[in-house]
Amino acid sequence: MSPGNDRILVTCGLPYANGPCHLGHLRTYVPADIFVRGMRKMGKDVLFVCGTDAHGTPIVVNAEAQGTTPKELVAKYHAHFDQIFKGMNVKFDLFGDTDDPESHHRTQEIVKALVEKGHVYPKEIELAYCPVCDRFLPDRYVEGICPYCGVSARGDECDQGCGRHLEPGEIKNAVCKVCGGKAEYRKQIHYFFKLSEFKDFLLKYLETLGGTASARNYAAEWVRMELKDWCITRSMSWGIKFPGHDELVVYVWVDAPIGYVAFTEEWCAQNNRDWKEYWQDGAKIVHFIGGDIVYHHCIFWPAMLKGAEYTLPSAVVASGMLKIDDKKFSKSRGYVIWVKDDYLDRGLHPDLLRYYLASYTAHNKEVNFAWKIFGDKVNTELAGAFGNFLNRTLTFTIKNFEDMTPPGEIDPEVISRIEGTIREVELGLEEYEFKKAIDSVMTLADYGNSYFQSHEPWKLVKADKELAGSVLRSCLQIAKALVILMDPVMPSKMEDAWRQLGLEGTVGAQRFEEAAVPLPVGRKLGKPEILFGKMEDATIKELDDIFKERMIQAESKDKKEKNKLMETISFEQFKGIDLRVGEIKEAERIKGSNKLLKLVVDIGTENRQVVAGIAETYTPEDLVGTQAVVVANLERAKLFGVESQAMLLAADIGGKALLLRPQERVEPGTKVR
Ligand code: B3M
Ligand code: ZN
Repeated sequence: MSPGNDRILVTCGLPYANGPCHLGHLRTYVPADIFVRGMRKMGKDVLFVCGTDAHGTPIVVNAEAQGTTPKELVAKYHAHFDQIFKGMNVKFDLFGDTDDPESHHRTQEIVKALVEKGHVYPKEIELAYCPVCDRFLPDRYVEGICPYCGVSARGDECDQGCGRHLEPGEIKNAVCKVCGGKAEYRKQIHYFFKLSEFKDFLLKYLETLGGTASARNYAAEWVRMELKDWCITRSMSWGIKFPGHDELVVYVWVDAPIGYVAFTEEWCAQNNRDWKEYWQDGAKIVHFIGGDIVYHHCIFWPAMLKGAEYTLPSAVVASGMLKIDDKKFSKSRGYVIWVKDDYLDRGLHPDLLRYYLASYTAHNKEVNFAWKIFGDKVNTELAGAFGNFLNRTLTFTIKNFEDMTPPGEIDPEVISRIEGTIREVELGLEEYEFKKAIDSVMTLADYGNSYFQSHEPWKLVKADKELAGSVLRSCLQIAKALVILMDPVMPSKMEDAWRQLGLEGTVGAQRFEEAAVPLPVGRKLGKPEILFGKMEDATIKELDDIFKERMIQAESKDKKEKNKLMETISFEQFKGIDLRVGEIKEAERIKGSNKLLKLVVDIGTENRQVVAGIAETYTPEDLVGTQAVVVANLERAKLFGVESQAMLLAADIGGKALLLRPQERVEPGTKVR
C-alpha cells in the first residue's frame, strides 16, 4: 500500500437515526461522494465511511413518544438512510452505526486514554431534574431560555438564538420536555474534559487545517474567545457507558465522531487491513460536515484526538445550508423535501439531483432548491447542452459512418482543450470547489456543441468525407472526455452514456487522464438514446404543488397549536400571581441583543430591574414615564448576564410585544385583579 498522502479517509457527518432523510442531508453527502469518486479517478487510495448516529437524547425522547425503544428506532432509520444513500448513488465502503460493538469498544478505549493521560476530571454540578418524571434532564430533555441571548433554547444548544453550545446546567427557566413540568436543580458528579488546556494546540492546529476556510476561521474565532472545559457524561442509560461508571454514558458528541474510527476498524477487519494505517499513521483524513457542526469537528474532536494520541484530521469541509424556495429549511414549517417520498419514489433520477446540489453554488454557500430551477437546470444544462451534444454526435456518426468511430486525425486543439479541462476538474475537486469543476465540464460541452456547429459536418460529409470523419472523431473524443469527467457527479447516467459510446469496460473504472487518450478507430458505437429527458412544465408544477400544500398545512397546524388554550387553573393558583401596575423610570438597550431592554420599574414599594424582550416594538425613549402591568412575584432570572426581578405583561403579536397598560395613569403599585 502506498503510504502518506495517497491514502485518504473520507467521512461524512453521521445522520441521527431519528427521522427520514431530507434534501438538507444530501447537501453534505453528495459532494463528499463526488470528491471520493474524483480522488479515485486521480489514482488515490480512498476509504469512504459513514454510519448512523444512534445516541443522544432526541432519539430517546422520540422513541418514547412513538412507543418504541431507541434500539428499534435506530434500526429503522439506519435501514432507511442506507437505502436512500444507495438510491442516491452515494456509495460508502462501510455504513455503520454508533451502537455497533466496535463503536462501544473504541469509545471506551479513547475515553480511558483521556482519563489515563489526565485530561478528564470529576466535578459536582447542578443539573436540571424533573421531580415528576423522577430523572435528570440531559440536553434535549430540557427546554428553557439561553443565558446568553435570552431566546428559548434546547438544553444543549441555543438553536433559535445565538447558536451557542450550552453546557449542562446553563439553561435558564428549565422545563421538562417530556411532562412540561418545571425542573428543579440537583447536584450530581459529572466528568469534564480539560478542553481549556488545548487552546494553544487548537490555535496552531487550525492554522494548518485544510478544507473550507469558513470552518477554520469560525473555529479559530471561538477558540480565541473562550474555551470552557467540556462536560462529557450524561445520566441516562441509552448510550455508551462511561468507563467505570455504569450510571453514566458519554455525551453523544463524544462517541459520534469516534464512530469514524470504529467504522474504519469495521471495514479494515472485513478487508484484511489495519485501521491504524488511518488513525495512527498520519493518513489524510477529510471530514465532510454540515456548516452547523463546525464547533464539534474543529474544536472538540481534534482536542480529543490529540489528547488520546490519534491522527488529526487534515481537512474539515463544511457545506452551506439548504434553503427551499429561498426560505430557511424547517420541518415544522413544512419547508422540507423528503428524499424518498418527494424524489426517489416519484421516479426522479438521483443523478439529476446530484448535479443540482453540486453545481448550484460554491460548496460553502447556501443552496436554494426550487422545483422550477430544478426543471430549468435539467432542461437547459443537462438535456440542452450536455445530452444534446452527445446525442447529435452519436446519431450523426452512426448515420454516416456505419455505426463506427470514423478514421481521421483528432484535432490537436480538441486534445489540448480536454487536457485543460482535466486539470481544472482535478483542481476544483482538490480545493472542494465542486461547482468550479462542474462548470469546466459544462464549458467543454458548450465547446463541443460549437465545434460541431461551426465545422458543419452535415456539409463536409458530402464535400470531404475524410475531413468529416476527423471532425466526428474529435467530437466523439470530446464526448468520451465529458462522460469520464462528469462520472463522479452523475455515475449511473454516465455509465449509460459510456455504453452508448461503445467504449470498453465501465466509466467508473477510468482515470481522469483517460479522457485525453485517443479513441480507437473502427470501434462499434452503441445505440444512441436520450440521456436526459426534458422535464415537462406540468410535472414541475405537480411536484411544486405537493411542496406548497405541505407548507400550507404546516402553517395552519402551527397556528392551531399556538392558539390552543391552556389547562384550567384554580382561583387559588391565579390569586398566587401578584400583578401590579408599574411605572417605567429608566430604560436602556442591552448590548449585543436586539430584543432585550433593561428597565427600572417602580412597583410602589420599591424599584425593580426588569429585562424585557420588547426592543423590537419600543425604543427606550418611548417607555420612560409610561406604565405597564408587572408580575411582581416571579422568581428572578438572569438574561444576557443581567438580572431580571419582575416581568411585564404584553400582547404577543407575531414575535413582537405590545405592553398592557392601564387606561389612565394610576398610583405605581396598584393591584391588578
Ligand atoms: N449526528 C448530526 C448533526 O448534528 C450529527 C452529526 C454527528 S457527526 C460525528 O448534523
Ligand atoms: Zn443563545
